[in-house]
Amino acid sequence: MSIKLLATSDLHLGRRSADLPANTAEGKTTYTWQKIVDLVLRESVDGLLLTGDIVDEDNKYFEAVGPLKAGFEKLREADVEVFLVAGNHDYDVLPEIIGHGHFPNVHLLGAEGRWESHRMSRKGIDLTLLGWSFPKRHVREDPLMTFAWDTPHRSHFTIGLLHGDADAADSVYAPLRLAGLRQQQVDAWVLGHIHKPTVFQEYSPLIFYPGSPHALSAAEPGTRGPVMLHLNQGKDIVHEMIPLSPVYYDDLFVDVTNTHHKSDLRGKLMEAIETKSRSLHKTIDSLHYLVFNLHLEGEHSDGFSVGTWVNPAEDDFLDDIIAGKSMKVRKVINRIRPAIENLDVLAKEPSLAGRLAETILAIQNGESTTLLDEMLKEWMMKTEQMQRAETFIALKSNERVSAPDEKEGRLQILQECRKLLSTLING
Ligand SMILES: [Mn+2]
Repeated sequence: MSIKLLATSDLHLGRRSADLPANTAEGKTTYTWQKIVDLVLRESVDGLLLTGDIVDEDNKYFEAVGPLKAGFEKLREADVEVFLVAGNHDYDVLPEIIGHGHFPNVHLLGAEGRWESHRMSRKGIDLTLLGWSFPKRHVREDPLMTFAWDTPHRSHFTIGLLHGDADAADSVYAPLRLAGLRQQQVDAWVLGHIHKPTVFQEYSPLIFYPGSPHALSAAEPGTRGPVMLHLNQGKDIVHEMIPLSPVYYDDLFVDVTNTHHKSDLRGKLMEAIETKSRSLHKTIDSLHYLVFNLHLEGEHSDGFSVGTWVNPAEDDFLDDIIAGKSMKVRKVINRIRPAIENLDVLAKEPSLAGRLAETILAIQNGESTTLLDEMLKEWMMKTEQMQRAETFIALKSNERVSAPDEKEGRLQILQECRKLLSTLING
């Protein structure tokens, strides 16, 4: 016997994803809320757990309230229970919506910052949900200070719902001590507030942030979605993220070495996107938009120009880039190293870079320059001094100390010049 619970947080209904075309339906977090409700119905989920910041702010009330209520209504018709706690963004709005909504299946736990429990039984499995809600925007105390719970039966599942800042003692958003969460007689803590999906520990108790199910900006990269909890008899909990976010932000890396034309770069970009999309597996079905920071790497004689070949502002979205997905490069990060192939030209410049280029060429061609001769003389002298030093002799006691070799000197100077020149050109 087992039951399924779907957990999510920080949906921020009323907000929309950054870097998308204006007014696109998939950019709104209400889109993902509807997908979550659909998933609950399709998968016959037994309960939905929402751990705060479901609604963005007071001023987004009217944008959020309609879709939220419509979802609650659908879940009521399917006899699905919803358990939620309020976070710092919806401490005010959530009680208002639920209080006026008349949804017998929706339970706001821990209103006004007082811990509250609710029991449910499904398919022979007993479960207690515990929760604490934000009573105001800022809370400086750990809500666990007022937590007291003794598990009623060994076979009985207990799940805690809580919004707050894990291991951030100075936070004004309910600082939660992880050590405190670990000590409690519960089977799982479902947390909210941090948008990055994070599992702190797997067992007794499972402690995790499901994270935001809808990526809102490039600051929220990677796969996003609600987390399915399978509660199996014998007190076993299995968790699994279900990718649902219609937007996917990530980094894309392209090596521009041997790229001579704009078309070469486009080819490489397409290849990188195809490789990325293949790696997304299950995520790809729910996706509509792929938004990338493009990192250009490798060596090129004119890295600056290559960087301008992909212009985020100009290109905007490429539709149907792979199986109906749209793609956009929001930002180009140019990390191209200068290929030192224009040394001849550079060597004629009266700059420091010019002198370094001239020295490199001289060494490569077995020639000499005044600067190189001076450096070699200096290197021979320093090496000799070092070899005569007491500490060096002690270290080398079992080896014959040979006189400094000019060939070795030229090689060391060559490496140093290349390093310096590269740093100089890269800035
Ligand atoms: Mn929050």
